[in-house]
Amino acid sequence: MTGEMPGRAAAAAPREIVLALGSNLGDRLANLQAGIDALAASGGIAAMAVSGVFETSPVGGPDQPDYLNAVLLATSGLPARAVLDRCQAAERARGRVHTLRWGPRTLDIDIIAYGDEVSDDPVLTLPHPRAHQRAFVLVPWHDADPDARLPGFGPVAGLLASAGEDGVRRRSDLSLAVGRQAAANQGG
Ligand code: A4P
Ligand code: MG
Repeated sequence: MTGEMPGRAAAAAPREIVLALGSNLGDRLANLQAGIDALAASGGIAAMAVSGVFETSPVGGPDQPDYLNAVLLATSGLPARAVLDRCQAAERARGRVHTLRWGPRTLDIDIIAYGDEVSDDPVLTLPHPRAHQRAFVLVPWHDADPDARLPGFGPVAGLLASAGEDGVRRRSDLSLAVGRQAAANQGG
């Protein structure tokens, strides 16, 4: 007889997730790489590709240093809230201190999209409510996946054309890695 075994939940099909990483305090490149490594090591999140590294002028908040931003493409069968928990654990491991909104931080990891899921829950809003208008998210995302689409908004390329690329500059001298050979990068 076939059929589901009683009492065992079917494993969720892995979904494509898009994570935005930002840092503007301390060793910014090392913070971003540590975030990628921590997510991969946490189990249940498979890092697939990472964008180039972009130096970006701060948007909103107080006077603060420039950011390094990047986007990580991954797959996960975990519930979205479990992915958020892991993002926040990775931020804490990098000494993130929550002060004021949009203030400087060693590491910020936001969930930009989680499959096609849409939610207005303030604890986890999907897609990220400001991603569609932010060049510091759209430029690296488009770099990692030129065909990307933001659920509910359409192609990232079109959003990027509207948002413009002001304040975002590629750092060709810096790179991030997915996988174990991550360690060799150049400070930043
Ligand atoms: N939260 C809700 N939805 C999400 C989501 N999709 N992903 C909640 C992650 N978190 C989400 O976040 C505050 C709360 O948002 C969390 O408790 C979570 O439950 P936070 O990381 O503690 O604080 P935050 O990042 O300052 O808040 P916020 O409003 O998410 O900030 P933004 O809008 O992401 O802006 N300029 C440049 N150049 N580069 C940057 O990376 N980042 C920001 C942060 C501002 N300016 C920037 C950059
Ligand atoms: Mg955040």
